[in-house]
Amino acid sequence: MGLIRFSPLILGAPTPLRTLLCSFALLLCWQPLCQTFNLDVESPAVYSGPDGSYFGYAVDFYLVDSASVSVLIGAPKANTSQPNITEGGSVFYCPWGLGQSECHDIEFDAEGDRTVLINDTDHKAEVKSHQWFGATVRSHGDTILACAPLYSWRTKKDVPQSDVTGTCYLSAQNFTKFAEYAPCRTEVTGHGGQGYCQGGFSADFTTDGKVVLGGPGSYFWQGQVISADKDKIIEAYYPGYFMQSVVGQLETKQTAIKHDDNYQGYSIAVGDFSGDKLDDFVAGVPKASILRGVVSIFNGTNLKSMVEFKGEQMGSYFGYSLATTDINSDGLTDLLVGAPMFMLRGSDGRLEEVGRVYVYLQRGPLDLELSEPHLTGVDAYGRFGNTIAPLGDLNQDGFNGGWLVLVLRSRQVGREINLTVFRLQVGDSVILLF
Ligand SMILES: *[C@@H]1O[C@H](CO)[C@@H](O)[C@H](O)[C@H]1NC(C)=O
Ligand SMILES: *[C@@H]1O[C@H](CO)[C@@H](O)[C@H](O)[C@H]1NC(C)=O
Ligand SMILES: *[C@@H]1O[C@H](CO)[C@@H](O)[C@H](O)[C@H]1NC(C)=O
Ligand SMILES: *[C@@H]1O[C@H](CO)[C@@H](O)[C@H](O)[C@H]1NC(C)=O
Ligand SMILES: *[C@@H]1O[C@H](CO)[C@@H](O)[C@H](O)[C@H]1NC(C)=O
Ligand SMILES: *[C@@H]1O[C@H](CO)[C@@H](O)[C@H](O)[C@H]1NC(C)=O
Ligand SMILES: [Ca+2]
Ligand SMILES: [Ca+2]
Repeated sequence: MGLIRFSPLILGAPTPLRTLLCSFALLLCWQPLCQTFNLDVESPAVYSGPDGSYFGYAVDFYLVDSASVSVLIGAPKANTSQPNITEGGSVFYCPWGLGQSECHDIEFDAEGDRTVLINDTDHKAEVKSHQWFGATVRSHGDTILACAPLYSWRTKKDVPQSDVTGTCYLSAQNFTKFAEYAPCRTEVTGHGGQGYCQGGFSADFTTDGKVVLGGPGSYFWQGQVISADKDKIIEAYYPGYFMQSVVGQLETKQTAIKHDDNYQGYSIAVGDFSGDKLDDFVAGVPKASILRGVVSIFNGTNLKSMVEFKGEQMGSYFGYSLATTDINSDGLTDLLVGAPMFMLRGSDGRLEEVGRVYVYLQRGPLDLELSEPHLTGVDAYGRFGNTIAPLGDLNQDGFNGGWLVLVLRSRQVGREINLTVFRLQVGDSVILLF
């Protein structure tokens, strides 16, 4: 059993926000849908975590069966019970229902820093302190993926290096099986290899249970996308081994030097864009194309790039955030791309980061049409499009044919988040931008 009871701390002063994430919640409705939902803002469920732990930095639902919905909340700066680790980060499991506000710490990894034996001497093999475990959290059925993009390890070299490879853990079969997955912890170390990969900086699951990771720091920060089936990861896992090879793992390779510093894999999403009903991978490459940013769609079967979109404005961080969802209910997955640093001139002529979101409607296989007008933020320096989360398809008994959707408002990241229940008509789709 990997759960540890977490007792809520006494309320303290809210921790300052990480400015880039989750400052204000804005609801964006897509055309005719605005009038159809009703939002129960009066009685949100409130969960709290340890002070200063960035509780709420990452959030996902956990749907083991249709009867129990719960919420997974990452707290990447939380202290854990791991010996001699400072602020290793945690993920909390919060059952959702009336009167429920207790969260439990999921014990993905109880160990402190492991050691390796070199020349009959134990050497510290890794650094888990400040690794930001829980900065990325995703679920797929009874499986949870959580990553620590700032995890580093010593490498196998005689002169130890501290390579920020990142690492991820899977909890499978509803907290009964755990496995580590660190695909960037390889022989290809250092800046030129996967030593600065930060694997798990972004991640998603495909419908059929493949883990897709972004590692924006590989190969002089060209970045890369890595994917493997969750069952194969669990099969390959052998405790105590730092490197594992996972059957069927796919990864993008190093390319020409002109792609250095592009950060491929800064964001990740999945969806079928080729018409074969198999999910493809979408990766944000926000510094590509002379800083205009690029979003690439890779064939989910062989990782070949199929389509690329370029950003509109230099420095806008096009591809900082991504979401895939069927916006217009035509059965084809559509794509949303955030460019939170997109600038417009304010009334005094000064450039302000208002942020912009681009919507690509899928018309057919590999045919995506940029829909206009673009969705542009209205607040000066508001960085609209910083996070995009499609809501929907959370169909729960007790609501007469309706859809149950959660909205997250995270005004006080680090302390508590409020969850609010939506009720929507069947077939509605709402996009939450904050
Ligand atoms: C974690 O523990 C360290 C050392 O005890 C402390 O300095 C730090 O403030 C704690 N961090 C959090 C987020 O609780
Ligand atoms: C924690 O660190 C201290 C000081 O370095 C060391 O003596 C102790 O053995 C460590 N504990 C564990 C469980 O590794
Ligand atoms: C281990 O021993 C070999 C042979 O003496 C030496 O070359 C190497 O540097 C040693 N490695 C470490 C980490 O001390
Ligand atoms: C999953 O695990 C949780 C926590 O242990 C438990 O409450 C729940 O009943 C389990 N669900 C299933 C379907 O086994
Ligand atoms: C995707 O890759 C598979 C396997 O190589 C191939 O059969 C398929 O044609 C590719 N699809 C596209 C649209 O390139
Ligand atoms: C959460 O909701 C409660 C009750 O409506 C409210 O008092 C509190 O300020 C809210 N907290 C946040 C972080 O929005
Ligand atoms: Ca496909
Ligand atoms: Ca569509």
